Amino acid sequence: MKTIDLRSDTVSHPTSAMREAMARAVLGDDVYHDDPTVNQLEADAAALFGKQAAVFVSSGTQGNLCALLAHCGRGESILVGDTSHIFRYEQGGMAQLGGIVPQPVPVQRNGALRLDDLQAAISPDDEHMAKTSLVTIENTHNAAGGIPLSVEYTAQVADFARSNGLRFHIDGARIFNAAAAYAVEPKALAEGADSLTFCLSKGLCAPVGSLLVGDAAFIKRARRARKVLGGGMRQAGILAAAGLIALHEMRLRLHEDHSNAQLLAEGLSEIPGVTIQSQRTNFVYFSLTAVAGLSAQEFAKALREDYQILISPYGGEQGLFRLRTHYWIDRTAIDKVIMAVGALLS
Ligand code: TLP
Repeated sequence: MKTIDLRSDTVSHPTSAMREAMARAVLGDDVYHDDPTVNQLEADAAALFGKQAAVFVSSGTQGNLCALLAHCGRGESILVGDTSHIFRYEQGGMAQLGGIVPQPVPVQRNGALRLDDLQAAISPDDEHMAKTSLVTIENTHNAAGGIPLSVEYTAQVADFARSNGLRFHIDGARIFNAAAAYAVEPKALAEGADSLTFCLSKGLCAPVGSLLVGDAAFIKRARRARKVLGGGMRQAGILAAAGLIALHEMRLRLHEDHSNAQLLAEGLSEIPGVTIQSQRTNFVYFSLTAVAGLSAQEFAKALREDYQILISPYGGEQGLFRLRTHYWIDRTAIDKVIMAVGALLS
């Protein structure tokens, strides 16, 4: 039986086209800027987002940290969502390694930061306080349930940043899911932002890698930051070759993952004991009511052991589960999951 892994889209493996491209990739030493495949990926990424330059990094976490280190000096403060990946799940790297002070702002149920809250969180011009220098948003918003933020909202944050003399960074780990959800070009979701990180290794199936885009001077500083973080890679074209397929082909099919997530939520919603909490882009959250008679851990264990279906219990024993669709989850897998959950709860 084939494992159906819905724990995250990060579990997606490279496609056979990617593996072939990796085998054929023309390579060089990227620390010397000599790897033609990396150079191509960086140029294409910059163009896709309407920015001057890009740098290939090992992960979303490294891309975000390079951005913050390149934008901010020690003792500066940034406005960041209180449930954002940068604030909650990156070990406070900005503070640990950059002396940058996070100023958390509440993330709303729609994944956005209210402009009033942002305004109120800017430090006054006071020598007691860390100077606010940057605002960041996350699109799609992971902890809010894969919610995509619109072009209009992004433009409002860009205006806010400009009028307050702040720089603006987007954690766009899943920006192409947002672009697919709104049927817009990626560059529209980066307009007015000084920088954006996006990942190749989530729904886009590349084995490793993210890109950070911005203007040429910023990317030069970000490359320095990448080097001191140990992220100067050598024949990285072998990874960039898969990245090019992610960027040009795989991003164009993400709407299929969104439809599959919708089908999954619809099917699960008909099973007594299951309550769908939310379904946006490729994310599905559901909970089990008391009727189900199984704890969250028992339920996940039974799915794993009896059906080889992997899901993430989320929020401890409260019975909330997070599922994410991706390239390797097709319609047949969706049907199997619905059938297995129905059988376990019958
Ligand atoms: N998120 C992972 C986990 O770390 C939670 C996941 O499974 O979703 N920004 C956002 C919005 C992310 O969701 C992630 C990864 C990152 C940044 C970091 O990317 P990586 O894992 O490449 O460092």
